[in-house]
Amino acid sequence: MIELVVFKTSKKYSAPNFSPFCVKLQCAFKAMGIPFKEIPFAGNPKKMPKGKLPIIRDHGYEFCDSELILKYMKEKYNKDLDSHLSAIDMAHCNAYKKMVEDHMGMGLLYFRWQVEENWSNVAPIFFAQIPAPLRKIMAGLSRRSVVSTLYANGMGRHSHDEVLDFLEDDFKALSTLLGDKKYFFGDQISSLDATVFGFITNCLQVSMTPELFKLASKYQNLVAFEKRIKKLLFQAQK
Ligand SMILES: N[C@@H](CCC(=O)N[C@@H](CS)C(=O)NCC(=O)O)C(=O)O
Repeated sequence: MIELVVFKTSKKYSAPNFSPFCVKLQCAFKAMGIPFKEIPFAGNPKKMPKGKLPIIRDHGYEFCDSELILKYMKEKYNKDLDSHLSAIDMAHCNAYKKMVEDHMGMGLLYFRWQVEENWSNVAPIFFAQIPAPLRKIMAGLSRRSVVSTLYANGMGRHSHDEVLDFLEDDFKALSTLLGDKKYFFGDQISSLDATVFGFITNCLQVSMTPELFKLASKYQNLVAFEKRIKKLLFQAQK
């Protein structure tokens, strides 16, 4: 059976995983009806082939990156979450996924890792598995590395309110695209739905990033969308 390696996340956390990319694949695999065994990983993701999670293991091989894994599922198993999309829908699907992963992803990192008031809530959740004597050192080193990535990307150079404004534009765009539809392209889940679900469910964690909870909560159709997918695919799990 395919193994999906994801960050070990406490069951007390109300999103399926604190990594949006791990949630994206959990959601995509469930929606495609692919049997898989979830492997919670509590070590250093740098040990993974590309230094990140999620990865999958299949027939003795490891595959990295949520998008490459979805492509692999299509090529190897003929499982494709986007087979119902028209060419124009596919164009939107790809463009919005980049917005969510590359832009909103940086915003989420900013509010989790760079904003001082949030960091004290985030660190105990992310580093819960590290033994106490090492926890503070590991958390500090990881934080320094993420903050320098944010600076290099450019997002880290903006003020709290500027980043929040950027994210507001992204939320507005998603909310407009979703409208009153069940999923982004109608009644069937696509890879964009899995991607957005991974981010929204994490933004809705009031204990980690209260400003993102407040922002996401303004978009009631996105909140309802998050609840809908959680109920459909994750209810029995948590
Ligand atoms: N492009 C990758 C991104 C995955 C990613 O950024 N994973 C983060 C967690 S959300 C990670 O493993 N970070 C650990 C690190 O960078 O050290 C994908 O789509 O899977």
